[in-house]
Amino acid sequence: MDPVNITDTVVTAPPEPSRVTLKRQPMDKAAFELRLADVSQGRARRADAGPSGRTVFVQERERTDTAVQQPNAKLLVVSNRVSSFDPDKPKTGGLAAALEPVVERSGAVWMGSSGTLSGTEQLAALEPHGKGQAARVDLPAAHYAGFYHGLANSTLWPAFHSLTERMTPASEEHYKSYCEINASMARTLTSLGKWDAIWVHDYHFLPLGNELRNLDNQRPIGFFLHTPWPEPDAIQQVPHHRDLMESMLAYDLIGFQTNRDLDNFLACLHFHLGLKSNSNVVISERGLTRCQKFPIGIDPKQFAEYAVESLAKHSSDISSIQGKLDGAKLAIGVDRLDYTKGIDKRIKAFDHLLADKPRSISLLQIATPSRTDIPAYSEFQHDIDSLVDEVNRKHDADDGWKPILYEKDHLPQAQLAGLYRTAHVGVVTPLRDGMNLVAKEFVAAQDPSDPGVLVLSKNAGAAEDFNENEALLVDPARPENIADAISRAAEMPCGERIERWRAMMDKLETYTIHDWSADFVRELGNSRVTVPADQFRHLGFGWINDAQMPEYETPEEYTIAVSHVQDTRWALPSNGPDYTQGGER
Ligand code: GDG
Repeated sequence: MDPVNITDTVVTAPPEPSRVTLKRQPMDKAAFELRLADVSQGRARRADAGPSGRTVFVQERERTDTAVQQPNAKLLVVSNRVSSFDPDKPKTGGLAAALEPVVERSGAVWMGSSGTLSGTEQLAALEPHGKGQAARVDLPAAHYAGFYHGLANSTLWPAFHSLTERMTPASEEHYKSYCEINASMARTLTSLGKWDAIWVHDYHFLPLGNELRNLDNQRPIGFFLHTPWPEPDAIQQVPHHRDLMESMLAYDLIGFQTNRDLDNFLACLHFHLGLKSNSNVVISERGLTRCQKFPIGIDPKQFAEYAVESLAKHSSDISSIQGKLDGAKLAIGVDRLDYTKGIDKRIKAFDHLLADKPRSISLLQIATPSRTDIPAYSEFQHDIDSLVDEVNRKHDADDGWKPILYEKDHLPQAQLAGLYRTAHVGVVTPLRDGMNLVAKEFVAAQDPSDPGVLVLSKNAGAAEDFNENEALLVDPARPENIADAISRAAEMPCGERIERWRAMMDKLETYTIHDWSADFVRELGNSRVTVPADQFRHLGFGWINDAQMPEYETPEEYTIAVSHVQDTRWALPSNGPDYTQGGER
């Protein structure tokens, strides 16, 4: 596609109406009744796996295309990097895996660093992706290293995973660079016009919401943390932890993967800032911040389809791995090569297991190199290489059989799904993890009549979704404990495997990645807005909050209906006008 000038492509926001001029306006009754009929035909469905555990009313149509479909809202999604949409290019990492389908199926614009550095921030051409678009920004070279290597990945990442011994001391310069990059990103976002809502992702951008408020962005801004949030003593080791936490209160909604993280965050606010919460709402000088759990999911249907297709193709990679087993069972581990993922302890677990039961099982470890320009990561990669060699030597690897089949190349997602299905045991043993999508992908890819067993770290967020009656939960720091669980998994009778698998699969199907994103954006809307989208579209002005809500001349029966419509307002029927492509407003 030809490069597009961003100023030509990005939708210019309609002029903000003066709130002083709001008048009482009657509703368009015909339009409203039409909408109401739509809603009453909708299917009520229980989303127990959802964050609130409440009944969510959704329409069948939304479920089949549930990504954040919001015809009259411009949603901006921000993360450090925007993944490549080229199917031939590697795309590893949970955040990319999660956001790509969301952007593809919604009208959202996904903005993040291009990976290229420049003197000042520069925005590249927009790239269309499904219904959404990607906007890549060249960030200021002077501050990127301090931001990315210094504070984000050498300080916040280990601290958030409670691995404080892995922290390298961040300097004042690093902190300053982190703040500068956040300010720079806020300027770029603001220069693109007004957004109806902004959804910021991950630890790179803790203070971005505050920077956006400083530039007078008054619309809803939400934040989702993909990593864990640690306990007060770990966060205390992060320089300027109080300032960072205080700045986060500029967000209207803060989402966490698990109750563990949510509780830790509230405990940190209490301990370090003296702020108390009430029903997970924190009141600060700026206003109100709601904190909530949004456990990230996957698209289980798609993974199951990929897995079936991949095996039907009799791919040479899968047959070659099966050929190397020499009668042994197959276990699989898939991770970014990151010290939080517990790959070393897992390999040691196989060492234990094979000493006990020689040649009984092989581990296919797919470990794509990650953050290789950070010394802790290149050292870790080196350590894993040596450990794999050592264990393979010790257990007499030969041309026919290897204890550890180590694959560093990036594999296409469909092939990965086929490998998950081929394996008897999925070994997911991070020392700590926000969620861990691999655990969920492994489950989704299984053969329902002969499923594999998931061995899961009790410190992965996924262990809050899958209990001990479903996965085999282990202590990731204890190789012997992991070895026992793998051994039990490999020998588990088919009936028990099916029972455990079915329970996990039901959960995955109940709360998918599309439910996750729709839920977050809906809740973000709720955190500031009380007027259903149907009405503000009709009224022709922007979002308003409770205090500014005009009084409608609404018959009583409509008042009841409004509460239902509000539940679905972020997912209006797709035949409405598409404001993402240019405004009706
Ligand atoms: C962060 C949080 C949270 C890996 N190798 C290949 C490949 N992958 C894909 C997997 C999976 C993703 O990368 C890894 O996701 P995880 O969730 O396991 O881990 P992080 O990258 O650390 O993700 C994590 C996540 O964000 C989402 O919120 O769960 O806790 O740390 O999707 O399949 N994909 C392909 N080839 C590979 O070789 N195609």
